[in-house]
Amino acid sequence: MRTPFIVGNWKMNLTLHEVEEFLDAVKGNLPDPKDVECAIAASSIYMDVLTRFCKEETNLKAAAQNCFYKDSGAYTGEVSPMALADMGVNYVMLGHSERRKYFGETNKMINKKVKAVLANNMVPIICCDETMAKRKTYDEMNWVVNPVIEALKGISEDDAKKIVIGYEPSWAIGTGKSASGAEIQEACFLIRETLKDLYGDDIANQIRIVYGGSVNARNVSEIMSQDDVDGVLPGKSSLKAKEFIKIVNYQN
Ligand code: G2H
Repeated sequence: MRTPFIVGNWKMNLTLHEVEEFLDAVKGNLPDPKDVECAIAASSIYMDVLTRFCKEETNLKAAAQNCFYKDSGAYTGEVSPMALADMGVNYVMLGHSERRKYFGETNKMINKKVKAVLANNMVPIICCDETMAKRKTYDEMNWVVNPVIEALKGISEDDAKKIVIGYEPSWAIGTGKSASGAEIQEACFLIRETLKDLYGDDIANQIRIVYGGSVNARNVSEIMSQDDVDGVLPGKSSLKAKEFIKIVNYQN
């Protein structure tokens, strides 16, 4: 059984005061982690505030939006996975389409980061981008499958079980128009088949696949009802506590 997983991706938004207000508002309003596991992916400057909050409010997990693949050293401006783990961060998003688009992240780089995150006992959320042009070609290797294969190179079966895969079509990100339930299921099914090829059915069926791209309180139930979808990654709609609370309580 895969526990549903909902991660709000704040991206580069909110002030410290707004972060504090948000956390205050969600306190006591999050589902039991046995029913739905909830996390917030905050920018690293808010990680201290977030991890302190998560230690009290155990229904919320802390996620980072990125990290470097080395634990320490002369890498000005980068975020250490070791430091994130030390602060109590549970998850690290890797290879979000905005990282690939604006910061030139490649599958090779993401693979190194996956290894660094796992080595620090955190869980990577590996995001696979997809453009409409790629989808239209129906070239499966380039569509959503290739980034998964590349990101998982050299990852053991034991580690593979823990990871989360994020399916995020670029054409649905921040547009206000989510992919349809059927489109999401089609891609997530393909991702799960790829995981089966790599690790076998038993392990592939334990790996959670989440969808991101204009998720909100109105479309979350339909998306979550798809067979191979185990969670969602709302961006814009996770910025307001009221809507985030509605999204994570989609079962009620
Ligand atoms: C996709 C998503 C967050 P939004 O990037 O992961 O953002 O919900 O704003 O499309």
